[in-house]
Amino acid sequence: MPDSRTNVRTAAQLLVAELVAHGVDRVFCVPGESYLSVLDALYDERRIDVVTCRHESGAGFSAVTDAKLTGRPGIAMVSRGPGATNASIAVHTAQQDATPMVLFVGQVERRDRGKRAFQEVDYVRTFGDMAKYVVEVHDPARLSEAITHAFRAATTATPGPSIVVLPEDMLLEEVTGAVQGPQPRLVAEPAPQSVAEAAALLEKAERPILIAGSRLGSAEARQVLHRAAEAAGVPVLLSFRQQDLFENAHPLYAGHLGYMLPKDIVALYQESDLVLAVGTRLGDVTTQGYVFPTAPRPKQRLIHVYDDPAVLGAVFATDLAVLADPVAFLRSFAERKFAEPRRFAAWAERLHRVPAEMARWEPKQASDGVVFGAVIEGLRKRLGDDAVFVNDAGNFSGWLGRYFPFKPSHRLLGPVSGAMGFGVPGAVAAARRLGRRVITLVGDGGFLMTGNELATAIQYRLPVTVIVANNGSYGTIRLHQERFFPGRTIATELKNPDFAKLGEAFGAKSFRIDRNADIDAALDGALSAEGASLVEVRTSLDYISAFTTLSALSRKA
Ligand SMILES: Cc1ncc(C[n+]2csc(CCOP(=O)(O)OP(=O)(O)O)c2C)c(N)n1
Repeated sequence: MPDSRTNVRTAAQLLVAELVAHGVDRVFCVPGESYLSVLDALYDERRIDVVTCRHESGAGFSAVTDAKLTGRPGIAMVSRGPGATNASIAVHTAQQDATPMVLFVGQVERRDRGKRAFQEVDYVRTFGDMAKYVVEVHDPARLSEAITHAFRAATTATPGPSIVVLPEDMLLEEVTGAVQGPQPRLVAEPAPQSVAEAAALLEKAERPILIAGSRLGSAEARQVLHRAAEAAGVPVLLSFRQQDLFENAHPLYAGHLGYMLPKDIVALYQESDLVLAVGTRLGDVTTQGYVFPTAPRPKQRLIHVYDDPAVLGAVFATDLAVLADPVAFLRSFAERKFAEPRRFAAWAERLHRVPAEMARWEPKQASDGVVFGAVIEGLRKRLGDDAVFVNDAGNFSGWLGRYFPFKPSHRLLGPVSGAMGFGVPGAVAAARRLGRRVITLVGDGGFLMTGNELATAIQYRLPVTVIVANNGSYGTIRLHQERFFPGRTIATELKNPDFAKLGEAFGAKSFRIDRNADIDAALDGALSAEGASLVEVRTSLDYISAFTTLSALSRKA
């Protein structure tokens, strides 16, 4: 404990005091000898919940998910060298997902730096391309400054990861300084002129589209998006993996810019004459490989609203770049009086047919297992308007995206980075934060990457339901193989353990769906289980995605 009379404490104790001052209430970690003193300082700090994970990628993914839910930086603590490199997948995800995260990493003693000492890594070089800010603290008197800067970098402009590196011996030194705490969060209000210009461009348009991105994830932002869309009568497309931002049944819903949309759908979107992109960086997947809008010069007029000068105008020639907080922009935009918001109704109706037709579920039978859409249909019937999903990455997730009618009261959390292994640790974090059931969909491939965090769910008694779509394959890659190298399957076949038995071994109430008739009982059992539960679904490999089958592909070939 710090000495309360003299304010003398170790740097490790100061670090924990700074975390409290920055509003941190939870850290995800795998312990390591390099930061023992920080763990010891956490022993006395009851305001911070320490969640012990089974792999640093799990701790990192949990921190990223926590941040997606709170809007504050997710915190992970990992050991030097192997711990840090294990966590790197989450650092990359935080960067790709524009999610604030602060990763604390142990380091060798200062006198050994540069000697390739045991587990030494130069993190500035290693994480330089992925993180927004990497700092190695050698002078404990500057620790507070480094932490404040790390939080500021993680939350300013495009949110992302910061790394604070902590040499073991530095953490043990005594310091006397007071806690510095956070800087005020910067919110760039839009200039009234920009909002007026955006509205004027919209008034001139015939076929506008609003593309809403991940920065509109908060509950307030979803309401503001709804208000703005209705006020202007503008159809809404959602950026990659953000299907829960806008009511999918709303007549202004135009669809989700998911992975590689069919050409005719992209062609329809290309008929637009104005794109109003708000809170999205207009990344590779969302823009269908920089095709909609087309880089560098879009066909349509482009208004881009984002609060990072590094994003605006960097890839796309932009007619109106609005350097502003996306939510603040939409708030002002929604308050404007638009002359004829019904003017775009016929255009909106054409667009809305895309997701509406796509989402129409017709039961399908396969001879080699369950068509995963039937399980999604089972979930749709059972889950309420407040369901929380955490997706792993893989083709199985396409069934949820296609057939589940999302509302803004739902949560769909998944890695925009496409990182496999996100699902189970993400669900752990979401259940810990929300205190209620969280459903995670994972493939057999992804589950064996980080499914070990099911042990964390059990340890912390978290109501996580893991649904493993087991098609005995790295299905997504198999699909690409069939498209580009037909009939030459290599490296994608998987021989799996019995996942239901594995779930039981972890202590999760487990079920198996071999055929459609098993769906009701398995889902009822899993969703009403006391704590963690697992459902293994033996899925059809032929129905390899929600959009095509292997047999259709081989006919084409
Ligand atoms: C960490 C990581 N490794 C590799 C990949 C490349 N990859 C994308 S999807 C996929 C296969 C996913 O298989 P599975 O989890 O079984 O789901 P499925 O596609 O079969 O539904 C792979 C290997 C990735 N995205 N992330």
